[in-house]
Amino acid sequence: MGKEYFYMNELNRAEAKARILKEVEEKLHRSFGITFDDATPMQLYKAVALTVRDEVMERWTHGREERAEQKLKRLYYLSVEFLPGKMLVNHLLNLVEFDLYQEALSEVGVNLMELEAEEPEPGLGNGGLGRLASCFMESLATLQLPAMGCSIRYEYGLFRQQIVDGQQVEAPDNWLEDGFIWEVPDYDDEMEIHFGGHIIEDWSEGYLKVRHEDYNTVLALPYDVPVSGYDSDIALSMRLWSARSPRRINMEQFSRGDYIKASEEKELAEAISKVLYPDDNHLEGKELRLKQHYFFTSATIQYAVKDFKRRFPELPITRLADKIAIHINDTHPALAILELMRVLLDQEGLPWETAIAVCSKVFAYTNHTIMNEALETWSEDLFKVLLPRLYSIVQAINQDFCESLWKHYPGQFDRIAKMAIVSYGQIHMANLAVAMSHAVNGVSKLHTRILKQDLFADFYRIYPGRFHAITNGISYRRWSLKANPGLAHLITEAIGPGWLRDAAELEKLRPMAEDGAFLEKAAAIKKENKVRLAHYVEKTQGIVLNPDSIYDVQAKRLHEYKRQLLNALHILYLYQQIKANPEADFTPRTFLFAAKAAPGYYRAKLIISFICQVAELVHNDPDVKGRLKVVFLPNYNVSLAEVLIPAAEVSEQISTAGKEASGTSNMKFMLNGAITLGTLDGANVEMLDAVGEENIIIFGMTPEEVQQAYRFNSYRQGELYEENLALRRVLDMMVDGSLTPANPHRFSELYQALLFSDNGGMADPYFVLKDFDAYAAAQKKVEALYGRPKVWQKKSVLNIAASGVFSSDKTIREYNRKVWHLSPVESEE
Ligand code: GPU
Repeated sequence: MGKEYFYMNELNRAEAKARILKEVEEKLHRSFGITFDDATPMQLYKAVALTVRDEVMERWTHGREERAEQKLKRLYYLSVEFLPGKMLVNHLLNLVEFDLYQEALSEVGVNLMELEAEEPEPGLGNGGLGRLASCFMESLATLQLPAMGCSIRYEYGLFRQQIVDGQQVEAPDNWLEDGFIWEVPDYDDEMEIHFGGHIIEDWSEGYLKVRHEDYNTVLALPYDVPVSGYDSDIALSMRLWSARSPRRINMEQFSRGDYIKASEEKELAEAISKVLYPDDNHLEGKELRLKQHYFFTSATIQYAVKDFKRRFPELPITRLADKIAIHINDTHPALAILELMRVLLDQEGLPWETAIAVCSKVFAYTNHTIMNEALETWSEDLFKVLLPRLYSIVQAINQDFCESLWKHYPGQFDRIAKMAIVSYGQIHMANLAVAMSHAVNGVSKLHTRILKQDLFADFYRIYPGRFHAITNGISYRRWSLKANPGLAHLITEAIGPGWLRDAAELEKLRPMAEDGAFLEKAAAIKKENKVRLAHYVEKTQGIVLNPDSIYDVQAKRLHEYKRQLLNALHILYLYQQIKANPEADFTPRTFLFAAKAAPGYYRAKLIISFICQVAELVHNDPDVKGRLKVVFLPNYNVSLAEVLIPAAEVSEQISTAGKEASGTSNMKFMLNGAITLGTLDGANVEMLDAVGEENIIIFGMTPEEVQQAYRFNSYRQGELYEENLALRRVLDMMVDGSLTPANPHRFSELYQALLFSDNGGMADPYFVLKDFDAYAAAQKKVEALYGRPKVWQKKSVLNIAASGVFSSDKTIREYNRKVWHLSPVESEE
C-alpha cells in the first residue's frame, strides 16, 4: 500500500480498509484463537502490530536486497544507547497509512492511539544521546542510506521513576515481559565473545602470531528491530545484541544437587545484557560496564567483517573502508577500534601498519560532552585482565602515537602525557578515538569550538582537517505528526505536505505569522494540547492544572549543570512576591518539571526532593491559589515527552553556558511553538541565529565569562548573598524550615554547595547565584510578552517556521557529506 493511498478513490479506500481488518482478524485467530469482540486490548494491539510489521518487513527485505545488489557502502552506527520510543503509530505515519488504519479500526470500535498504550517503550537509553541515535536512524531510513544501528538488548531498560513522599524511587523496567513484537532474532549471526584468559606471542615462524587462551566465552545473539523512514522504500535495522551462555546448565553439577553452581556461569554470562547503566554524562569505571562495551562492539565488528566478506568476496580486506563506515557515538563504543585491529591482525594476518591504516579510514567519532566526569577512562589493571589482547594492542598503538607526537611537540612531556592514550595507569578513550578516527565532530557550533580550543586543542593543532562541527537534529516528524497532529495538520493546510520531506519548507510559514486567522488556529491547537496534558496530569497525579496559565516546562535529565535548581529558586522568588503583595496582578503560571536522576547521584536526587517540596508549599498555600502551580511529573520518557512538549509555551534551556554540548529537546520545543528561555549554550546559540533575537529570550553569562570566572577564580558567591536582598531571602528559605518544618536541615547541603566551597572545589560551580537576577529579569519578559497574546502567537509561529534547520535529515546529510560518503539505495520505479 503506502503512498499510493493518497491517490485512492473511495472504492479503493473501502477495499483497503476491509483488507486491513481482515488481516488483523486473521492475526487474532491465528495467534490467539480469538475474535475481535473477545480480544483483550493487548491481543488487539499485537494483532494490529503484526499486521503493520508485515508491511515494514517488506521494505526491510527490499532494502537488504537492493543494498546487496547495488553493492553499496554500509554504515554501522554504534551506540550504547538508543531511545526509539513506541513504534506502532510511528511506523504507520512513516508508511503514510495512519489515517487508513485509524478509520478502519474505528469502524470496529478500536482507537489506534489508545492501542499504542499497550506497547512497551524500549528504555534503552538515558536521555539526549540515546534519543539522538534514534532520530538519526529514522533519518537514515528516510534518506534511504544503508545503515545499521548497533547496541545492547538490555533486558531491563532505564529504571521507572516513582515519586514517593517527594523522593525519587527507582523501580525495574521489565519491558520485555509481555514480549516485544518488533524484534526478530537472527540465529545465523550469533557471535562468540571472549573475555579474560591470557595471550601467547609466537615468533616461531619469523613473524608475530598471537594466540588467546583460557578465555571465557559469552555468546552474542542479535535481535533486529526494523526502523522505517518517512515514505521510504526501505527499512533499516537496529541490531540489539543479547548475551547468552554457551553452556546450558551443567547437568552433571545439577544432578549432584549443586544447582546454584550449575546456573552461576549462565547467570554471569547473561548479566552482561541484563541492565542499562542509569548514568548520563557520567562514567563509573565498573567491570560489568566494560564487559558491556566489549560485548556489543566485538559482536558488531565480527559481524561487519563477516558481512563484508560475504558481500564482497572479490575484495581484499584492505578495501574494507570502501564498503563500511563505523561511527562511534561518544567513546562508549571506542573499543570497536581495538577490536577491529585485533581481527585485522590476528585473524586476517595484516601487518601492523596496514591494519592501522585500514582502521583509521573506517572510524569516525562524535564527542557529546566536555564535562570531565563524563570523559571515559579505564584502569589498566582492569582492562589487562578482562581484555588481554586488546590491552596489548592499545599499548602498541599508544607507543606509535606518542612517538609521532614527539615529532610535533618535541620535549613537551606534559602535553604528550595529556594526549597519550595510556597514561598514569589509565586508558583514555577519547584520546584513542581522536587518534584513530579520520573524522571527529562536536554536536553544535559552540561545542565544536570548545573542542578545538580546549579539550582537543593539542590534537586540533596537528590534525585540523579532522574536526567538524555538525549540529544535532531531531526526527521532526515524530515530534510533530505523531506528538502534535493538530499542529501538523494546520501546517499542511497552510503550506502543503512538502515540509514532511523537506523541513526547510517550514520557512513558508513565516508569512502566516501576520495572518490573524492562522494565529488563532495555532493558539487553539496549543490550548488543546494544554488541555490534553492537564487531563494526563489529573489522571496520573490527581493534580488539576489551569490551562489558561503559562505552561513553563523544564524536561530533561536532572543535572546540576542543567540548573533545575535555578528554576526552582526563581519559583520561590515568585512565591515571595505573591506573599508580599497578595493583591497585585499576577499572570497565572504553571511550572512543570520532568527529570530522572541517576540513582547514585545524591545531589540530583536532593534537587528533585527540593522541587517537590516547593510544589507542596505552593500547593498548600491559599494565597497563591490559582496563580502558581508547580508539578513534578514522574518517569520522563519518550512517551511523556510526546504529551508534554506540544503543550509547552515556555521552554527552559538554562544550562550554564558552555556545559550543554547541544541539547535536542530545545529543538523539539521550538518546533512545537514554545518560546525558548535560554542561555547562550549548545544549540540555543544557533536557535537564536535561526529565529532572531526578538523571538527568543536569552539571558545570563556567556561561555567566555564562565571560562574566565573559572580561570581567574574570580567568582564571589558570598558577595552576591550579601548584596542581593531578593536572592538572600530566597536562599534563606532553603534552610529556615519554610519547606520542611519538621526537618529544616533537609536541604542545607544544597544551600551550602551554593555558598561555600568544599574539598577545594568552588562554591556554586554552575553559577546559579550569578545568573539569578538575569534569569528573573528574563522571566519578567516572559510574563510581559504573554500579556500580549497576538505578539506571543506571532513569535510562536516564527519559531515553528525557523525550526526546520534542526531536522535530523539535514544533520544526517551533513554527516554523509563530510564523514561517511554513503550512496542511497536506489529503488527501481
Ligand atoms: N549526552 Br556524554 C547525553 O545525553 N548523555 C551522555 O552521556 C553524554 C552526552 C547529551 C548531551 O548532554 C547533550 O547536550 C546532547 O544534545 C546529546 O548528548 C546529544 O548529542
